[in-house]
Amino acid sequence: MINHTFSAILFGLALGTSALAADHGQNGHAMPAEQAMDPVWADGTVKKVNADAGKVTISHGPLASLDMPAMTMVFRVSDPAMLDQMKPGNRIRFVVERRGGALTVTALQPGR
Ligand SMILES: [Cu+2]
Repeated sequence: MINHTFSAILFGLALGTSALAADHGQNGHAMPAEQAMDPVWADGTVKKVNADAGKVTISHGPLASLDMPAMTMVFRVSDPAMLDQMKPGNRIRFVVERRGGALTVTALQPGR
């Protein structure tokens, strides 16, 4: 029952994320090359925090900017202090950037 509710929420988020991505696509042409990686906020749920490794496992919705479907995966964080704000089960909004080949959470907000 809990899982079913969660799926419904995730589906709703997926629709919202797609709408955001479409907006970014329309505005992207005018942007300089350095800003091609336009920050896009994604929604997710924290699954596991590994403070020693500076990594967090997040169940995230589709990330259009990275051409990635919804999945559970491990991210690095740009600032270890972010990990203090993440607890398993927390809903979060976050920005992901590719840094040195590693997908890295560069901004964090409480989820809705
Ligand atoms: Cu992913």
